[in-house]
Amino acid sequence: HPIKKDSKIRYNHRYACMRHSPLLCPNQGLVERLAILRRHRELEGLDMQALSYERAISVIKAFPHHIIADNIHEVSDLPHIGQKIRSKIQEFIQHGDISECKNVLSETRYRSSVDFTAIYGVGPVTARKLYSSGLRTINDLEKHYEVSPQTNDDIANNLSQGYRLVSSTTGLPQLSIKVGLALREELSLQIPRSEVEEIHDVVMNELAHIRSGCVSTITGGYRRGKAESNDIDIVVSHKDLKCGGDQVKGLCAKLVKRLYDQGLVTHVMHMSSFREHDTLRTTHWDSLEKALAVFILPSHGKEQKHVHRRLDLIFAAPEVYWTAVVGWTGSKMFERDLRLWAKQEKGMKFGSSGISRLHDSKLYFPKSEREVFELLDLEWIHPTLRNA
Ligand code: DCP
Ligand code: MG
Repeated sequence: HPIKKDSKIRYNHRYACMRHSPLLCPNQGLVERLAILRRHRELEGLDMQALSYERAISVIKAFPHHIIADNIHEVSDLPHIGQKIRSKIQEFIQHGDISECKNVLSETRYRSSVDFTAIYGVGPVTARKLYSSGLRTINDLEKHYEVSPQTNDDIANNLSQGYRLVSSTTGLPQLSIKVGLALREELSLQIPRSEVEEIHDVVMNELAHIRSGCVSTITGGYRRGKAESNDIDIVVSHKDLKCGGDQVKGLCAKLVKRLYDQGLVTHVMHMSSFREHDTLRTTHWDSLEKALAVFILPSHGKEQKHVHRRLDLIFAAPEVYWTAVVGWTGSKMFERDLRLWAKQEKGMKFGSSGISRLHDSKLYFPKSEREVFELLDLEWIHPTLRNA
């Protein structure tokens, strides 16, 4: 994807949505080391520091040359590279490693937190709570959760949703910490592209039994070209542009129920409904339904044994379909800067469920992905170059 002559896209742009970010960059080793420090800050709850690292990493991902002593001054001039991170980069160039990484990797607290947050449903805050209550290993967690789920007051109170196996709102089994623990090995396995496609086909085939004329795009890391994904993200809508969302409304719950009845969906982590937060609004703002679920393809004998996979289904009214596709293609940093760019540079609000103008809340309904970029006065960036 060569950059056009008159293009404003450049690797040292302040916004990730104005840079080309390939899946792999010439400084992958450095990126991976810095990612350990970012993760450490995140797990410690140092969110601003974690964000600084994330921004720096993202800028390095777009830098097209191998960083060596001769061009380090160029790196120092890049946006979002402050004094602290510059010295880490310098250390990496001189010694091929960053000493703090070694220290962090040997910390029990870091290692436990990494293990705990690998369980679906456990974020940094929960991981810290588990750690402060004396738990250190997955084995500790397994014992803890199996032994006395009802009686251990502190954790049971703090993490009460972790024990609720059936959701009161959906009536379907919810993914709890306990389930996350039980499925952790399967859910930690990466999903090859072929299986992502197979799951998408199965899901859309089931959806066709409920409603004809639906359209869909597999988004997330798959769309950015990743060979393997952690989950499957599918944005669904309807081809009837004039239906005002009527063809889509309520579909999410219906589909999840059907998939559950077929044994294809085994757990539902979260299900949100149409205009959940603003029922009084008549606009299409926030008109997304979504389900975060666990899916498994039927196994045929021993030779074709499938495992549980994380599946995110997002339903958008036709007017906001392409907005949702852009919003769910990622990467997270690309999305973050899309929102920031829209707000700070263009006086617009960008979100997966809608684009509006800040001063008068006028809504925009782009009819293609390219139109989303045009509306935000951005140059087109191919999904495989959005790995910021
Ligand atoms: N996203 C979002 N808001 C959310 C969740 C996700 O805008 N609440 C966007 C940014 C992500 C994309 O959707 O890039 C998909 O999220 P994932 O967590 O599935 O991440 P990826 O698909 O990029 O990678 P992978 O699933 O392989 O880990
Ligand atoms: Mg994903």
